[in-house]
Amino acid sequence: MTDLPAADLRAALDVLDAASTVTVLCHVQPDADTIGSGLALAIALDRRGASVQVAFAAPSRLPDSMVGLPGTEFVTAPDEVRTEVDLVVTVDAGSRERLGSLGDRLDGAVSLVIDHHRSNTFYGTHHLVDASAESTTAVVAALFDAAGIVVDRDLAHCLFAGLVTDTGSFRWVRPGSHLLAERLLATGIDGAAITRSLLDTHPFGWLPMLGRVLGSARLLPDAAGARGLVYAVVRLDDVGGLRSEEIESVVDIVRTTAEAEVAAVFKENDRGWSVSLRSKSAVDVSTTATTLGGGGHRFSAGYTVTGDVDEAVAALVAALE
Ligand SMILES: [Mn+2]
Repeated sequence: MTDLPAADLRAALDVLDAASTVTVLCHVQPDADTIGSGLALAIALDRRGASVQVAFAAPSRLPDSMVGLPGTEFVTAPDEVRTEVDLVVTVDAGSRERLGSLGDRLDGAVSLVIDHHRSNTFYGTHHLVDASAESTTAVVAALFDAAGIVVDRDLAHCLFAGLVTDTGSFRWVRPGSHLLAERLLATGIDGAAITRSLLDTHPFGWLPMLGRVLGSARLLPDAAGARGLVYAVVRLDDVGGLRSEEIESVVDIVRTTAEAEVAAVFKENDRGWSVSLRSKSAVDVSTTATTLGGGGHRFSAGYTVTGDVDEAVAALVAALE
């Protein structure tokens, strides 16, 4: 079920076994895959006596939809993350930049990078990267299997959170994905409730926000080699009081546009724009995002950009040619 080289798995188990203090770093603007991976690792390491902290540089709080996950007691504020530990593990972060201000914890540290991003830059001292894995939690599941760790209900809850979100509720799967889901569900977790809280729950204010943002959508049929680009812009004014869960949901609606192979959502923040890219089959948006300073997967990627949004759109159109 995994394409991980046996030598990488063995080396990962060795560094994990040797560590009694561990920092697990999740990526900034964390999603359920990075948090689910981090908490599952923390629970497993804590059970075998290690002292573990889990952290992400921003924002300051765990997203609402993830507070019900087991292991949140290991989440530590960024300024309280220890500077000297036996091992730093990063989960679901394709590059050091994705760790934000906590990237400096890698300096001089023994580190294990656990990930599934095609664009991973191999920035640690040890790597467990499977670009064909559905989620980083699927890589963590393979690691647990190799270590002989029994996946119980709490671990399954964390691993399922990453699997169901990164597969888009099992839309983007491969042989083995449903077997992993079956193993996790067989522990007794409530898959429907976990999915509902992570993907299908928004405050009422989400609906008028969608009305404004989707009303701004534009279709450029000639872009992306005439395969079509559709994009929408989410301005700070549009999202007052709404959570990252609402903002991140927009691209899942925009990408359904039949006339466009590529979908983009430009999300305004204090520093500029964070851009989500999606493609259907013909375009590798991981390459596009990497060209623009970001990264990701073949069909799902992102980057950040400053300045005027019209210029950002023009730069994306150019990168897609
Ligand atoms: Mn992921």
